[in-house]
Amino acid sequence: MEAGLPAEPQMTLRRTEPAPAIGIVHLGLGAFFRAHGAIYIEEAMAASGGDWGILGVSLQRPDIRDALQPQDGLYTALELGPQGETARIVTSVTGVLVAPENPQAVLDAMADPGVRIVSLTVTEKGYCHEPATGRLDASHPDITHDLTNPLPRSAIGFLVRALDRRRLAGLPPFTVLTCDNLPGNGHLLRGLALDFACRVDPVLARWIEAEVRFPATMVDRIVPATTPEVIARVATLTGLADRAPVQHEPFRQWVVEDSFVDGHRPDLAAVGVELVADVTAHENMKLRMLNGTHSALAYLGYLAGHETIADTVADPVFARIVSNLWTREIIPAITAPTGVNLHSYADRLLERYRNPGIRHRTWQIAMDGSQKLPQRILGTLAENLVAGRESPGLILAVAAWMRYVGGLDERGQPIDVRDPMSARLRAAHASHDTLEGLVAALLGFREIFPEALSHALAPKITTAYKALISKGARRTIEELT
Ligand code: CS2
Repeated sequence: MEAGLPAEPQMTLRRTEPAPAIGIVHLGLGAFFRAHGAIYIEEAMAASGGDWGILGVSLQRPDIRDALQPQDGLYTALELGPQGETARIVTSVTGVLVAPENPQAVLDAMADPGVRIVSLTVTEKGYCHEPATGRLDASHPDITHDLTNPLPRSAIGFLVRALDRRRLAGLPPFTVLTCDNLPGNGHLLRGLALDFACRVDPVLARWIEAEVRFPATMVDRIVPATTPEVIARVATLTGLADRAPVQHEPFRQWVVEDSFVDGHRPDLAAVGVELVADVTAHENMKLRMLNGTHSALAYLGYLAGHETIADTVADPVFARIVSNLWTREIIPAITAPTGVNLHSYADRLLERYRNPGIRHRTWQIAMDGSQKLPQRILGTLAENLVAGRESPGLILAVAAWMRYVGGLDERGQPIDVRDPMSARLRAAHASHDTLEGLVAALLGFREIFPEALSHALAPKITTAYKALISKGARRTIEELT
């Protein structure tokens, strides 16, 4: 505790200025959006005005609403730089609705004429799609529910039902701004919304097709989950009792396709957001270079006993594999966005990973691997295969994921595997006695692995898996690099 600061924070966060009028409804008010989009939007309002207050929606649990409501939506963003930390209060979120408590209130908010953008961070699994193909999973329980029930549960259901309300009321649609780490995220979401709408009412589907904009975006900032230590640290730093602060690295980037309904959007360009005609190159670079190596380090690092990404890359063996992944396997398979040097981008990523202020747990990143592998790792692997380029590091990362989802680490300790497919993945482990059989069974999950890729990779993944079992992750990497 620093001198002069109270031992117990005395003051609650309260708004002293009027809240901005709501122009955005955000689905999935997690830490990432509060540490990224909400800050950009606050700065855009400060720079150029506009009614772009954000009404958050939690699609599952009430905890963020319960924490933010007594604070008038305010919260602290704690920036953790290598040289120290700074705190700021974010004011752009004006309230939070909890969808399962009152889905009607969420639809009402989305149908309000003042709302011009509905943004989303619902994570990969929130799209209720098949990761390998990008198609709507019409058998997903939330989708089957939403197709026959006017009060939805899923993000797709809310978007389509709310757009229908606006159409019937003769209002312009809102822009749908997805901020999740999915390839061609705007295009993907548009396809899912159109598929859902077609099953409800083809006239609605045609209206969405003609009138709604789904700009694709690339979002980037490392935001580890908020921990009790962060809450305590914020109280010490600011003297305020904040129940829902966020922590983040200094770096941030947002690249957005400039395609909004009637051009209505906050002045994002004024605060460093890159507005472009096509975000594909940025998105590929970020998903494959950052998220791809994040996942590789998460599985390999976790198995080797490393708790965070910074701990993992502090080990020279892991720093070497991540550099090799970039230079030999990932960079050759991507096209750089105009003006970007991919090798400098990689150097910057390693610096960000090394930031000792950021304790980003390998376990957190390892979550939901079945939803992440295709766009982070398998796309690069498939392209390398076609180009005749070896991918030993990416293959090892897939093998590490396979071992991880078996639920036991290298010391035989149980792993708390969080994944929508975890039960099926674990069952595959339980029902195979040979490594060949197990690898073949896991490669047979068509939601994740396309058939041709499974076929081509099976022998190499089996060899990598065997090495992980006999030598452990660290030694396997040491021999590989
Ligand atoms: C991470 C991302 O948890 C994960 O899967 O890879 O959240 C990553 O930190 C962000 O995409 C960085 O922008």
